[in-house]
Amino acid sequence: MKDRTLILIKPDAIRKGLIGVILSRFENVGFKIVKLKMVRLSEEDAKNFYSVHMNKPFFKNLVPFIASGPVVAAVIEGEDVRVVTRKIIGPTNPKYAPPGTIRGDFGTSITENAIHASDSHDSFLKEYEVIFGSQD
Ligand code: 3AN
Repeated sequence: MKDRTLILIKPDAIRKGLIGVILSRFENVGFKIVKLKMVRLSEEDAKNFYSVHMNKPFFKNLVPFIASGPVVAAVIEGEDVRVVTRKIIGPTNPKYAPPGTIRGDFGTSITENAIHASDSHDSFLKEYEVIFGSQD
């Protein structure tokens, strides 16, 4: 059964003109982009998107950053897509992300790390709802 995940190209990567380059990383390995949206999140949506981190010290920086400019959200489909996508994006801190991963190539700090990807099916459902509304 094909899996789905959600990625968000963050405002730092959009400002650097990396939408096409980043999306192609997923198409190049055979995944399908099945839904795509460019949107600027309100502060309320940003808080909701990252609500799992509400009590973390970095939350107060994360929310204004993710709402600081447009993001591109994509739903990506393919076999084991959630697990493989986490490998394609690399670890959270770009300092430790190997070259060839999206964060290794394009991230500049733990906040400005170019891309988000769902880490579980439950996160996918929640994040989908914030970005696209109810499931279709
Ligand atoms: P990931 O995006 O790799 O799943 P999460 O879910 O732990 O990482 O964190 C969500 C976002 O919060 C990260 N993309 C990163 O921008 C930010 N973040 C995580 N940990 C820290 C930290 N220690 N300091 C600052 N920002 C952080």
